[in-house]
Amino acid sequence: MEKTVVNSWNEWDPLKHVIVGRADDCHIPPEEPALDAKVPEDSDMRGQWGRRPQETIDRANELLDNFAAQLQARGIRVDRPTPIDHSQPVTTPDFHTDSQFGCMPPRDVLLTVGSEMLEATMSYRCRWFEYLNYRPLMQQYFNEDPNFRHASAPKPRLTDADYRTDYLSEKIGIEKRLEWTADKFFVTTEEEPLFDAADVLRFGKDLVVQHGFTTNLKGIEWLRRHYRDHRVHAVNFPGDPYPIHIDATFTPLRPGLILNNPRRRLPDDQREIFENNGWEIVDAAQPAHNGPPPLCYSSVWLSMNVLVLDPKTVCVEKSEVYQAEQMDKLGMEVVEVELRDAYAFGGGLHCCTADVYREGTCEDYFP
Ligand code: ABU
Repeated sequence: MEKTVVNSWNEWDPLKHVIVGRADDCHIPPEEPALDAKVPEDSDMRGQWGRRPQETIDRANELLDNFAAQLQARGIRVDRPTPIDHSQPVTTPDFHTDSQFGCMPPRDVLLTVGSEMLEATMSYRCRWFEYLNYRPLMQQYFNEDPNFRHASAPKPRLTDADYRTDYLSEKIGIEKRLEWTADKFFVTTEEEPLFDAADVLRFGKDLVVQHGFTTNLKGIEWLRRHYRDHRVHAVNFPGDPYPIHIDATFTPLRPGLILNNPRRRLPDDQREIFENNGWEIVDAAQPAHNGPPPLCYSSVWLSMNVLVLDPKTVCVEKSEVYQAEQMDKLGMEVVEVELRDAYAFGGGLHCCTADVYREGTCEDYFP
């Protein structure tokens, strides 16, 4: 009998099968253009690279394992990647970098739309081979599910022509960064299609894609040509000085309801598609923390990087009390998950997962 293993059309239908990342052998990669542009100028990460301290890897793995067990206890199948050796350099005819990143977070690499899982191009050199951590799972799904399509976007060359030198000066300053974001002037150029999977949100027939540091307009055009039965919308958030990945900025919770980061407001002209179809966009609650944990690339807004289990149930990081309180007021049952000590490995609850199966079909929410 045919078995459907892979199926997921949106961010909120009942979750039945998911990949949870691992912190094994995770590295802080050496300097490189797109990554440097994301590291805040006053960050403790500036100038550091190498394997992350073992005790932080162990702690992050403890939290990721606990999260996986919490999901399993709710009847959700959880798969884990098979870590490759991330200390190995990446050398291609076009570039060299001295180490890789890790196998956290899977959301950046894998985009599930219906029965297809697509490996993103990625835009950091250190993440060029990251898809290899997930290949054993892709092979398994291929063997289990006759309808599963395993796809890979064209690997980019990532020469210096992919990055703007303006972004590489040491101190740009927040004001200039905000000006550049408003002008859609990002560290990545339009040399070739680039995208990270975590810049894409799935709303059934519509895919909403953030244009920023990790996804360029050619990447969005590539997605448009690839997903021919979908409508692909480019969005950008002028209030974000370090715009990578949409999932700490814009968070759909259920049909008709989206949280928007109040510091990264979606511009009025880009709200029309939602508001004209009766969707409400509400400001997310303030984060509970004033700063990210040590050696963390991400902002405090991982508070809203939640994993929706179904339209009434959401996983929220345990210390994010204001976000949990807001979810409660919005009528969601909150599942508390401790993950903050794993944030440094690449993100929060949405980042550290990738959908394999959610119940439901492809619906048109914006007819
Ligand atoms: N990967 C999500 C990070 C976004 C942020 O730093 O706000």
